[in-house]
Amino acid sequence: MEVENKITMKFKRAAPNFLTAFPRLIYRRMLSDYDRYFYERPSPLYRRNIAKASSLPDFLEYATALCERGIVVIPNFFGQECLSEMRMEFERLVRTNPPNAHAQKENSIHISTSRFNETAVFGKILFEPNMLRLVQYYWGRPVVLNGTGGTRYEPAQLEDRGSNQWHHDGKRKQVRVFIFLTDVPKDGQCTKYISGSHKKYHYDLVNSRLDKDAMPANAQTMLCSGPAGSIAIIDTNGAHRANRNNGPRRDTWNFSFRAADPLSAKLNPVPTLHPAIIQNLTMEQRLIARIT
Ligand SMILES: O=C(O)CCC(=O)C(=O)O
Repeated sequence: MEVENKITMKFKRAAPNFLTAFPRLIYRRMLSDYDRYFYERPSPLYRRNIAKASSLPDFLEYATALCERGIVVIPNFFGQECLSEMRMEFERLVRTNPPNAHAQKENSIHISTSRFNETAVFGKILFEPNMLRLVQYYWGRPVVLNGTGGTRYEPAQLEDRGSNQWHHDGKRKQVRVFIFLTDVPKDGQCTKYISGSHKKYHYDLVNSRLDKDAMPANAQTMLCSGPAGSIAIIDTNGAHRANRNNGPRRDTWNFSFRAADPLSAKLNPVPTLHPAIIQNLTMEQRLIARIT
């Protein structure tokens, strides 16, 4: 009798959780499906208009490759003058970056989103028209800035963990542009990406670290490599990883974009632009920077 009571008590305690867990699961699934089938669905008309507006040679070739593979590299996207300006600014940001014991241990420096408001140079780069057009074409609708920052990787042979192992970013469809401020050789510290994997992860956003043995054997691994001034654009919902080794120092600046108003995976806090840049923005640029 006592045993029976204990079982009944246990069930009573467990029942409310059980009864609410299922509807919660269904609700979350509905939000994810909304994002998957509506929020993330590109508009062909929007894409056509964006393609018309771009002045980048071979725009459609790059844009189509990005849509199909989730990754594209555009060599020498930025010219020497712009590259020099970005490199000087990057050095200044590195020099003035607060110490970070964890990053130091990995022989790297991370310039966080919170320092974006200090840099008019990278604030201006955000609105580089052809870079934005590629991102907008991929999304197939207007995009907003979701994050930004810089990374310096000094040579370091690290074990596979964190960003340095196969993962997706758990943010659903999100495009990140990496601007190479140094040359990134193929066998250097370049990001690796599994071609086509951006169409795979829709629901389980929490378990974003991926088992390398679960990668399809025939998966094509693409490399984000190229000379300084190149850009690599990836959908961070695809399987990717940093590649730390004894290759040369790698400096990159990145911008991440999503569309406004997702339901299942919220946007990051708004990155704040440098005041000098905010003054002269068009309405479209204000929307991208999420300034209301
Ligand atoms: O820096 C890299 O090469 C990749 C970074 C990355 O995987 C990430 O931030 O999610």
